[in-house]
Amino acid sequence: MKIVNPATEAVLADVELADPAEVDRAVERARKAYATWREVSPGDRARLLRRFADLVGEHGAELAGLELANAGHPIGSARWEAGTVRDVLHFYAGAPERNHGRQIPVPGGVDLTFQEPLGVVGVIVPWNFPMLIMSWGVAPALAAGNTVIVKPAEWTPLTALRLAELALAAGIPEGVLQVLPGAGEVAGARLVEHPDVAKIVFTGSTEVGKEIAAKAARQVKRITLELGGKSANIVFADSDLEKAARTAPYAVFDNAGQDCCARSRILVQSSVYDEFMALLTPAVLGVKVGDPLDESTEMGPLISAEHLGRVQGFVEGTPYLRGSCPQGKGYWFPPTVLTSGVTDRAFTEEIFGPVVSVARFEDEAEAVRIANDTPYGLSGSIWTRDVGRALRVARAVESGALSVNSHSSVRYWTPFGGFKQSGLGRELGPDALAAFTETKNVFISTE
Ligand code: TXE
Repeated sequence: MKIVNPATEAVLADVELADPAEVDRAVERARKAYATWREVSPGDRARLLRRFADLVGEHGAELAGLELANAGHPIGSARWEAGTVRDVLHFYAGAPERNHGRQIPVPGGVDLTFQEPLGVVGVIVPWNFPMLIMSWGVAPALAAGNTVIVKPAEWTPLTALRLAELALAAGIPEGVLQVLPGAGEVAGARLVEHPDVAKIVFTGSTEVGKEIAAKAARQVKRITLELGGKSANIVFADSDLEKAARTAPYAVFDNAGQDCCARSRILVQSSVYDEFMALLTPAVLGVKVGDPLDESTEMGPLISAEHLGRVQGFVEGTPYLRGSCPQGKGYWFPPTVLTSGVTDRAFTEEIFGPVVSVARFEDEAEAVRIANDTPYGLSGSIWTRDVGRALRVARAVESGALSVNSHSSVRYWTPFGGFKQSGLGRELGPDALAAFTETKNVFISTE
């Protein structure tokens, strides 16, 4: 398959897609590698992961360049992503030595728990943050003693392939981390169906996530799902309105809106609606869209022509506001603000592009009601100076990751995942290891 730079439409590489037989061979290799990897001492496993993290750090500029070319991320973002992949690997490199069990007091003997690895883990990655999302699955899975097969998204395999080479160069044994480019319905589906794959970590559309959950259920296969979102950015009248408006574009136009945490619905309290819109307008018009190589670029292109068409389909008629973007080659779409009603398609469906809908609310109860009126529940922001209200609303919004007076969603130290149809399970944070281990209980009689 031809891999294309979405900013220029230039062909970057021609990557072969795996067929089901190749997936089966990869699973066999991963199964064999598991027998030795799980026996590597915690200290040695930690050292290998640290070496991998260091190599990622040393190759940060190269990885950022690849992501920029393949996914269209602006250079500043791509650099941050490469650095975060390194940090995620370092964070979980410490985990093998902290993978403690418990000793539980019971009558008649000693009771011990062990956190055992699962076996072969399949990590199915989307195209929006290819190397970053790959690292969220790979780092804790390897730390816990599993072997991993990554299936990158069709359009964006390049950083994943390079990361697999760096893992080998770091001394991680062959077969422990494999990357298998392939079509979702072919290679991805085979990974999900393969009886020797113990767990699937999937990030992608809610539609495919449901299909994977149904298939996995037939084998009681473990799954972690990170799916779509339609997050609300709730702006109360008592907030720092200037800051809320200045940061709102970043919260949705970052990565051209191709972010599951995008705050794609802005809810503004009626009494400050006009003032907020007056502040939002220059902020949106000021978003710099263009060449990802330019250090000042804030937003790059969409991933593909197909996706561009899909995003375009959500904007009917003249929008409230439209920023600018390059013309000509590349899959460009301008930052766009809609003031459609709360039942319109653009307000209810995940667009996954630089399109934000703004609506008004009267009071706290109405804000929460609108925010929760969606099958999704991934993230969200709350802008207010009233700490009581901030906590009340944060507790009432049905979302996995909320931020107050900020748009931060993902920090690798803290758990990340969705309520409702935005996902199942949690990634990252100190507890992610639990998602890649099984608790075993052993009782030893002393009688
Ligand atoms: O996702 P898919 P697509 C949302 C977003 C976007 C829409 C479609 O709204 O516009 O989904 O994107 C693999 N069995 N998100 O079509 O198809 C596929 O190869 C196993 C939200 O790209 O879900 C890729 O590796 N695997 C999101 C991965 O799944 C299958 C990120 C995601 O692709 C498969 C991406 C199958 N049957 C899209 N079919 C987020 N939450 O961040 C596909 N795949």
